[in-house]
Amino acid sequence: MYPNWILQRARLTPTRIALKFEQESWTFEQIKDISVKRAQQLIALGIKRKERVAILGPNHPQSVFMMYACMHLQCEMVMLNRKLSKGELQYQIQDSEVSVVLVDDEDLELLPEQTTFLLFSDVEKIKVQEISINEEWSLEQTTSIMYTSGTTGFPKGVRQTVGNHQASALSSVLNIGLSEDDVWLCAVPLFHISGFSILVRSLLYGNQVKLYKKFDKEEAIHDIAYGEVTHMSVVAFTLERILHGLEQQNLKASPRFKIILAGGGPVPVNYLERAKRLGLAVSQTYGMTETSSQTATLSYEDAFRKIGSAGKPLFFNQIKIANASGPKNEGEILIRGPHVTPGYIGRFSEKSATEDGWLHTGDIGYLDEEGYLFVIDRRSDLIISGGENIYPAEIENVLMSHDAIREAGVCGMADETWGEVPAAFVVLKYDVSKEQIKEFCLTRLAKYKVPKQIYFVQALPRNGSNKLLRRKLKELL
Ligand code: S0N
Ligand code: AMP
Ligand code: MG
Ligand code: MG
Ligand code: MG
Repeated sequence: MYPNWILQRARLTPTRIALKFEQESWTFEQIKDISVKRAQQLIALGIKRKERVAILGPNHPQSVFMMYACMHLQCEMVMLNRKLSKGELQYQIQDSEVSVVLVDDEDLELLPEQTTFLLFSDVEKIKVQEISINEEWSLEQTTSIMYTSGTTGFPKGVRQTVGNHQASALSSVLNIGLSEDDVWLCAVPLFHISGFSILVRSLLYGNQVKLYKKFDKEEAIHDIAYGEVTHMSVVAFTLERILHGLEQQNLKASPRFKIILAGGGPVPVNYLERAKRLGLAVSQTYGMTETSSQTATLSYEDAFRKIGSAGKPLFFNQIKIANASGPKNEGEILIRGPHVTPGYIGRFSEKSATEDGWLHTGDIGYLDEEGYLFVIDRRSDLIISGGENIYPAEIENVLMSHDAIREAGVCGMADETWGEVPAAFVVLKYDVSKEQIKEFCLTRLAKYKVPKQIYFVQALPRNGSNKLLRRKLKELL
């Protein structure tokens, strides 16, 4: 058995600052008290221990307290992405069969109609029901469930267990190191593992988290340049904003600042070179929802020497390249380790996440002669826009449900700002404008999934067995 992280941390370092948000801060003791109270309020409202519940809220301390309350009750938390459309949220709520969605008042309007919900404010008001909080957790219990889109267009709910999160946090610290005055800036969503893993690390290490409601370029530059924070997790889009700001304002990172972890998708080498000129240590990392964040990360000492690499597998992890061929021996990246998910929930619960213990990522990469990972292509047809994943099939399914559309094919299109954005090719049955098609998509898809370009074509490229050739679509761009 392993300790309840929140109780254990409050016992070990009660007076240390755990969380900072705007002008307010909370110690580990205070966070424990608030989250225990919320847990007792959830019980008073009928939530059962170990029940599966969903959470929808902004990056705000109230969301953190609600997550920790659920963790005290050993509930399985389905983390809902606030950027999704009502239809997409509906799918996840149904697929996960959650009893209730715990929703911040501010996000109520995002919920699909007829959803059973509890408002954060209702939980905060109710009289507590005194119950004892479980001191012990097991490695196998599911802490969080995050949906990640799949090739079929149906997102899969990924289980992330106590064991997965612990292994991930421990591997990370064995690579990055730790000082008691570390402050990790969290400006990535808590509903993604990029963000939630920052909270888990804080509970295990006892370091402070500075939470932003939303990524704010000026604030981030200030915090990095003036030593308010020591670590930050970014995607390529936010990294570029920070580099641009530092360059414009002729600022450098404070000597106190240690490292930026950059991942969630390809990180352009040009950004890494600009960071080097600024003396800003940026470590590229290769991680995913199925691995509760990092699998490989470039270490601090190699940050400048191995630009472009995502580093070596972290202490507990293994990487192997399947069917390697070509000059660099590139092939599919396979991952093994205690951070790998035991599997999915809902319609994919029968599908195993691993084969012979290895997670088949679908990503293409190679290990160089020193064992450093280079990721060169991502899993089949996956589009990553500003760190958000989009599978063409999700968009194609929506397009094809439009009366006027006979066939649709979607592929990624390079974009200065977002890395890649979706573009659609459609064969029409009758006339409809591109604007009408976009409007139609907007009611059904998250905004970042709505095709930025729509092309009307006579036919789509297909192979002999009528399968859509998305690679050929790219050539048409
Ligand atoms: C990049 C972000 C911050 C942009 O959002 P922002 O600036 O808040 O935009 P909004 O004000 O919401 O909207 C303004 C307009 O921009 C459009 N828009 C917003 N986001 C996107 C997007 N991603 N793509 C395309 N368009 C976007 C809005 O629609 C709006 O449009 P208009 O003006 O027309 O209305 C935000 O997108 C963001 O936070 N992205 C990052 C998400 C993320 O964290 N992804 C990582 C997921 N992967 C993982 O978690 C695994 C890897 C991992 O764990 C990791 C990753 C990074 C670093 C470390 C790790 C680790 O291993 O620890
Ligand atoms: P997700 O499960 O949404 O977090 O997405 C994970 C996917 O992002 C991986 O399977 C890769 O395709 C991609 N990815 C993550 N990190 C990197 C990286 N450093 N370089 C290239 N692609 C990455
Ligand atoms: Mg979807
Ligand atoms: Mg609020
Ligand atoms: Mg994803």
